[in-house]
Amino acid sequence: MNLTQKLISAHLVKGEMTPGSEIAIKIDQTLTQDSTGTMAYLQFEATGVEKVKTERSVAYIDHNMLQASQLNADDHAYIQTVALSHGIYVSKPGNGICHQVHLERFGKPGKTLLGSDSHTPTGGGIGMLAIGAGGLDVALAMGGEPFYLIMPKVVKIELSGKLRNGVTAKDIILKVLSILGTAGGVGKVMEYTGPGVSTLSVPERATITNMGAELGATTSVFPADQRTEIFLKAQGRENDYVELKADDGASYDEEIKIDLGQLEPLAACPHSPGNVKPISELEGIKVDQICIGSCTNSSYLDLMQVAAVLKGKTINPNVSLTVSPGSRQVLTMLAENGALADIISSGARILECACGPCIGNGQSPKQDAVSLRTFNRNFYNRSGTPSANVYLVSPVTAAVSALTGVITTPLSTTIPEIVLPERFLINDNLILRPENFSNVEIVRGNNIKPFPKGEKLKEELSGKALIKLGDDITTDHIMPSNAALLAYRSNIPYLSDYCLSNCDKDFPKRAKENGGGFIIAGSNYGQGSSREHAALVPLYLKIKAVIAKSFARIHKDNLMNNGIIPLVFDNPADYDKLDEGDELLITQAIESVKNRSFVLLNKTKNIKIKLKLECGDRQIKMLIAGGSLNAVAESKK
Ligand code: MIC
Ligand code: SF4
Repeated sequence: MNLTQKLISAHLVKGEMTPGSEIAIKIDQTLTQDSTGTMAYLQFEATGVEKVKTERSVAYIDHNMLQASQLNADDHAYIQTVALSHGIYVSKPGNGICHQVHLERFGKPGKTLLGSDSHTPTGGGIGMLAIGAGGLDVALAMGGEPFYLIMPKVVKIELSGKLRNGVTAKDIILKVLSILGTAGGVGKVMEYTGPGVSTLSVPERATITNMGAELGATTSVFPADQRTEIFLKAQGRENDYVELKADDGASYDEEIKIDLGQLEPLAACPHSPGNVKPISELEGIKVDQICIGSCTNSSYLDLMQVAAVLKGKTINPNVSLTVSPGSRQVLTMLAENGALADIISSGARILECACGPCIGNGQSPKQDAVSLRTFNRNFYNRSGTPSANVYLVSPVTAAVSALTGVITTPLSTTIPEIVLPERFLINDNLILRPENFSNVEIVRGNNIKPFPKGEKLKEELSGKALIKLGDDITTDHIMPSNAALLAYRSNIPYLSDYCLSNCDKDFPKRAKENGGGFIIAGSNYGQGSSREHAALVPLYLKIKAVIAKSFARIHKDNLMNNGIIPLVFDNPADYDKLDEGDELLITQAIESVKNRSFVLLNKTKNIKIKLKLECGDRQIKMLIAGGSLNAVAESKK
């Protein structure tokens, strides 16, 4: 078996491990963060489970940190109290970004981790089977339900050779993105093997598994080997180490070979992580802003390299440089060893240990700006400045470019090799353990509004095609996130006025005036984030079905979990037969769901279009019941 198959088979509770068929796996650990967490905990409360049934569940507060009004703090208080009262650990604001902290303090090789954030696969850097999902799936997993997924194909990514000076782990994942594109990983797990693996430390591996989310992959995984043991030992967690690797001669569904020695520094150009070009082709482009941080590239290793480049120098006068360390562990260690002073002295602005600009929470650049970011996503308007051009690069490319003020290759700068410390600085005093708290009262601020619930499927679905979208619509299009909107992640009615506003500002009004209807889209609809809001808001707007050429995994599951039918054209060319404003009708919807086959009548054009539903038996029940909470409740009757 390959490693992915081993991890799955050790957790398999239902189904057969044939790629494409539905399986269910036991979940050992969960994580939530605050921007998806309030909804996930409201849903968890609705299940009536008193104490989590996982080995470890952690609630992180790391996204919505601006606190421009009371709203974020209200959400933080709700999360802290609801979590502690249900046996869930809490990582307080300031402790760091969920994926970085989870890797440092909780992740264990061989365990499964389900997180309400699409970058949960970061845990694959230490040999976890770590998967991102919507809040409802995570809520159910906390209650002991298994997680259902489609048995993935496994892609072997064989690494050989060693990275050259100036080329980093970020360039490896950018290379994979350039080969596969942003939908190339759908239905697949990326499993890294080969002699190049042992040349990479855990933080480097975690950069790769983290940004594997941009491939649309189910997850990415590295073996757990001596490098993993060294990392866990340095975190005081050597007992959590187990060796894990694929069997010799294990078979894979696909194979990609990468010679690390041949790689060069790369960048993902606007507005997609898949739009990858060599830095050598971009050199000289004037840069206005540089942001170093995010769960992809804010480890001790990354920031020590940045500090080494910046030491004793001053950034270009036309550049604004921000640095947000991934965790308090990283920040404290940089403070203690003097590297932080090198970064500050160069002119960098130090932000708190949080997602910050990565989710558009502050630091929106100026009009038409070029912004280099070490993050994982450069979707249109994610920075909060619609006209900005965001390039995704490695921390060393970012640091050398901060000095010159133009995109600059790091190949001509000597970057010192950073050795990981034998012992990281361990201070868990911002992690609250539920066993130390009793009789916690759950605090619910005014901003916490109930979430919309799906209704039983009706026989007839009718309404207008409310909008017709192109390919690669991201969850940032469907439910934008920015400093103004993030405070309302617990308030679906408020957010509903911004649904798809990045594509058409009038969409919410139109949906409300028409009492709901249908969304029409091209391929890879819903790529990006796990935010369930991108399904909850359409549910609130009474969207009955999304008809697309294809869907991204997490968003498709979120739609079905909330009773919205994700339909795919039998013949993709039929996309051309639908226009905004067309009156659409589906009759015998329940039968059609059961048969996974639909006939859509376009009443305006008097044409019939065949559609299919690609899902498992469980999801059929779920769609008929009007969502997974209803389905689980029915199954318990
Ligand atoms: C993101 O990177 O887009 C986020 C913000 O972390 C999301 C979660 C969210 O929308 O709250 C994700 O990746 O799942
Ligand atoms: Fe936070 Fe950005 Fe990572 Fe999402 S991708 S978890 S917003 S740092």
